[in-house]
Amino acid sequence: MQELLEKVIALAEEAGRMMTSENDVTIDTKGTKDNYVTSTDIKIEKFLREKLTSLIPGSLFMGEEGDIPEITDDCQYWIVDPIDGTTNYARGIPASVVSIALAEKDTVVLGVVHNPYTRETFHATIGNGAFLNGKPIHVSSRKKQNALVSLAWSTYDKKKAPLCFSVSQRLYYVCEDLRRIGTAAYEMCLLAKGSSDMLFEIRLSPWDYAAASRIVKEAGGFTSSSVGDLDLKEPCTVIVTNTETNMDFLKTIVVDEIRRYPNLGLKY
Ligand code: LIP
Repeated sequence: MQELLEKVIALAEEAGRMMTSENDVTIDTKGTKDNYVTSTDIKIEKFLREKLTSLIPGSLFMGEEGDIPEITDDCQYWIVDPIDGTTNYARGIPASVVSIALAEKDTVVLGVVHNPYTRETFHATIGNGAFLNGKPIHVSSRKKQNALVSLAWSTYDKKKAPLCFSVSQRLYYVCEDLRRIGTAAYEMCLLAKGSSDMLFEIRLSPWDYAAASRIVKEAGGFTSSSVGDLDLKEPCTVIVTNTETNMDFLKTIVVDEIRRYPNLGLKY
């Protein structure tokens, strides 16, 4: 696994160089008007699909910009976001990362998140701890009163925004402050290194959180959806915290707000 990890880190950093060196970037939208995809997303995903599947012959590839493969219990599969923080990238805001996870059944066994702007590479393999640029990292022990919370307000489906604002307001009057950076993978890694303490998003896709979820868990943190573990095959609500006490606190608020908006049909 160490040899494979080193190769994946090298590929993530090469993809990061592709991200920051592109000059002639075209920008399109997919689904809703605010959901961007750039020519660089496509280029990096094609590069990573080819390189990663050749590292493990027969492995499947699940990327944000491509078709979703049929995942079976006996296969290994890559879960990749070529650019997490695409809106930031499209607008020239230097806050985007490359996110690469390797999964077996319902478990992420390897996660790498690389930020080319800060030259930070986060990595973790199951049972072996979490690292930033090769140095061990660990979540904070801050209580909710001192917590910095990363969150978002359902950019691509604003019917869910009132629920997200309700959660935000309840957190704002208890915690230290809120942050919205626009890249869940990086914000989860900031939590893993102890910079922030909680994260909530009402709907993210597996490529947004798969790699960072392993990094958070190996750093001593906790991850959950609104109904259980994070789903590696379907989008879900994402709740991430530094401590179990804060997970109980945040999940209680999220589930309570989901109950208050039954018309959204969200699971809990
Ligand atoms: C983004 C997430 C971010 C979320 C955005 C978007 P993308 O992923 O990382 O946290 O709030 O709406 O989904 O689309 O840039 O890969």
